[in-house]
Formats: sequence, structure tokens, C-alpha cells
Amino acid sequence: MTENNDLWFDPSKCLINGEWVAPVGGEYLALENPSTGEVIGQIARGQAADIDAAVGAAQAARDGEWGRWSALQRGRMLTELGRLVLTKTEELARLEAQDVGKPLKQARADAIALARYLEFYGGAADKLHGETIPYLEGYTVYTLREPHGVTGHIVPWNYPMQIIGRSVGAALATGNACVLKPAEDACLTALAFADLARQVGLPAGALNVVPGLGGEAGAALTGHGGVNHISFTGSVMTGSMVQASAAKNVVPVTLELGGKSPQIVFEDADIDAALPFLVNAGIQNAGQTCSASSRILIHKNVYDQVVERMAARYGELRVGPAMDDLDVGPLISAKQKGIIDGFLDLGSDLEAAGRGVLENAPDGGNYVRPTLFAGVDAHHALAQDEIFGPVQVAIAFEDEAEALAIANGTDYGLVASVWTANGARQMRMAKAIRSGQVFINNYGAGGGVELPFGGVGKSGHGREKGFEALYGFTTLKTVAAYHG
Ligand code: TXE
Repeated sequence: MTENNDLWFDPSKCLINGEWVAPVGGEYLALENPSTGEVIGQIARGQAADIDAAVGAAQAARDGEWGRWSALQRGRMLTELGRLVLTKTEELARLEAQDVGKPLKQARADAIALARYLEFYGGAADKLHGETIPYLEGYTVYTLREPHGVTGHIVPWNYPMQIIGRSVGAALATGNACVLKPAEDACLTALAFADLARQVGLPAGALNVVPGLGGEAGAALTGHGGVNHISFTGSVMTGSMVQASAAKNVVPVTLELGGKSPQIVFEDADIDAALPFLVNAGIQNAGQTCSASSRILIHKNVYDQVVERMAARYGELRVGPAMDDLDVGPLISAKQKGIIDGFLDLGSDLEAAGRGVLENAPDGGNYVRPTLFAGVDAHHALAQDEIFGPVQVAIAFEDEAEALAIANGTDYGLVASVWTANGARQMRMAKAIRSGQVFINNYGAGGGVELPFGGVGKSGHGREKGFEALYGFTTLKTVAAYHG
């Protein structure tokens, strides 16, 4: 089906209770290669009945063998899975490149990050523990960290491997049984991963995968009464629906909903050091990154210099098919291309300070030219909305107070960075910026397996990555024993 002829799993099936099964309704969705627009295969169009079977399998795993595994056993299994993923880096990267349109070296980095998540959570599994609490005379009180039970994972198409690593990895480490609904536009590495987990001996039902449409399989999962926790990464609109659906069953949700993340360049910044971060954080994965830095705030005294140098870099960016491994690949779908083209039209009367070069870009592919808009008003839609394409805006500011007001002046708050040599300013800004992460003199788009990650405002709530995720995937029980 794909250029990769040695697939070790059937991409048109669901994995339920350790078996590859056809979707109950017998319907399928076409899988397109975003670099060419060609249909390269088909995936299951899972429905409520498939989700129901997957949730049932997860419940049985939780109450069966998987539920009896020790933390040490779970950790060892995840560590071994991480090693297996590393040996499959090239195959996984090629699958992702064809499915998502991600240039090969970026897809390789995702596979390596997936392995790193598994290594991290494998090592952490037996280090998570409760506490003893001093209490009244005659009592011993302690807390237990216990899995929620069945966790639902709704994953988008932009970083399937990394998002599966951070959510499914942490959920399995803490003993949950998972039902994963990958995005309809990008399922292959999710299915591949689940089969690798089977190969290293993950008990049947501990990880089930049901591909399908968001409004069908996705909605069935978030509304299922047998699910005890939902982890969602995607758009604000869908995230809000997911939360409402989970609320009907009073189920906790973790929402990671993207952002409009700023990098703030003060006049004393080391501009040579900042420059690669300024551009790369905007164009990585063609800008389809939740933590993409789409706003560059620049002090007026260095504004012209920074914009000119960023524009020069934009002029060199090469855009083309994922397999050509250039700087920027296609967007995921014609729908996303339509959205980005709409944003580019919104800026038609603005100065486009730089544009990338299309190289060998097939007509059917979803390509846009990476674009830097200069002199953008902080209230313009281009400076307020999450664009999710290779588009950045440069905004000038007068002083620290104005920089802060602009940085905090959107509905989002996921990531920010401050470029300045002034230590006191670094500390002031890091405290005052409303954001889940703040970087000082660097920018960590997409990285940081160990670093708690998540948003404020419309960027969502709950934290993933690092040790913090393990708290999110567990519930705390307090035991108070009276012994006199
Ligand atoms: O997102 P959706 P889309 C943002 C980005 C992008 C926009 C639209 O701005 O332009 O969202 O992308 C599943 N119940 N992000 O339409 O709809 C769906 O099947 C349950 C930012 O792809 O949020 C997929 O698996 N699930 C983001 C997942 O939700 C539902 C990454 C994401 O799809 C559902 C992606 C429903 N009713 C997009 N409807 C980030 N934070 O990185 C859809 N889904």
C-alpha cells in the first residue's frame, strides 16, 4: 500500500483485545499522502460498536492480568518497547513522512522522541508513590496513587508519535488500560506502535486502537460511560465539546489545545543565538505544532535588523515532498491548506518580509509558501488566531510593559520565550507571562520529554510530559487506619 512494503501490521484494521479486527460496520476511510494527494491505502472507519468493544477489552485488562502487573513489570515492558521503537526508527519515520507529510529528519526525531518517552515513563513507573501523613494520635494515614482505570486518548495528526508517547506512555506506566483514537488523517504510526507493544508482551486489551472520524469514533469514546479519564489534544472547538461530553459522565479530562506562542526579543538579546530559534519554532512541521512560535515581538531598536535577518532565512527555506527531506513539507490536508491560504489572503495588504521556495512540489500536494508578515498590529487576526501553518508575524514594541501586554494579549497561553541578557528582566518576565512554559534565551518547540507541558486559558488545562503526567493519570486514595 505505501512506499514502505514491509508493513508488519494491517493498517485497515482496529486492534482490540490484542487482535487485529475489521471494523464492525465494514466501512473504511481513504488515506492520502499529503505530499502528492495520492490515495495510499485505507483505514478503518470505527464506530460506536468498535469503541464499545475496545472499552470492554480495556476494562477486562484492567480487571485481569494487566491490572495485576507490578510497577516494575510495567516499567520494564515500556523500557523494552522504547528499545524496539528505536530499532524501528527508520520504518516509523517513513510511515510518518508518507502519512503526515513530515520531512524525514523531523519524522525520525519524532520516532526517537517516542522511544525517549517510553524510556522515561518506563524508568518512572516504580518511582511514583504516595505519602504518609501525620495525623491524630492512634492513626496511621497514607495515600495510594492508583490508575483511573480505562483512559481514552484522542490524538491529532500533527505529532502522532510524540503525543502517543506522552499520553499512552504515562497512562500505561501508571497501570491504566488505554483506548486510543488516532486522527483520521494520520493513523499509521499509532497502529504500528500498538503492534510493537503487542510484540513486547503488553497483555491483550491494555492498549486498543480504533481509527475513525472524530464525530463518530471520537465522540463515542468521549461519551462512553466505561471510560474513566480522557486525554485530548486538538482544536479549541473540539476540546470544548470533548469536555462537555466527558462532563456528562463526570470524567476528568486533560486538554492540550494549541496556542499563539510569542518569542520576545529585547534590544540586549544575543540575536545570533536567537535567530535559528525564531524561525525554526515557526516552521517546524510546516507550522503545524501546538507549541509553534507564531508571534515574534521585537524591540523597536533592533526590529529592522531582526526582521531583515529572519526574512533572509525565509528566502532560503525549501518546501517540497516529505521524502525529499527539505526544510518544510506539505500541510496535512487540502482542508488545512484552505485554512492557511485564507490567513495568507488576510495579510495581502501587509508587508510579506520573506517567502520560501517551492521545490519539486507536486500539484496534488498541500503546499504553501512559508511567510513572515512584518509590521503587524497586535490585534490583527494574524496576530491573534492560531494559524497552524508556516506563517509568523513580527510585531514591534517600545518597552517591557508593552512587550508583556502584547505577549499576554491573546486567548492562549502555551509557550513563550524571552531573549535578553538582563537577569532581572528574565525573572520579571518569566513570572508575569501567562503561559504553561517560559523559556529564557532558548525556545523548546516540541521538545522536553521531562518538562511538564500544558496551557492556560484556551490552550487548555492539565499537564502532560515529565513526572507531572503521572499524577494526572492517577487518582489519589487516602487510607486512615485507627489502631489505638
Ligand atoms: O482538529 P480537531 P482538526 C488546531 C489547529 C488546526 C485546527 C483544526 O489550529 O488548524 O485545530 O484541526 C478528533 N469528539 N489543532 O480539525 O477536530 C479528531 O478525529 C471526539 C491544534 O484536525 O480538534 C482528531 O483525532 N474527538 C492541535 C482530534 O480530535 C473528535 C492539533 C483533533 O481534531 C471530535 C490539531 C469529537 N466530536 C489541531 N471531533 C494541537 N493542540 O497541537 C474531532 N475529534
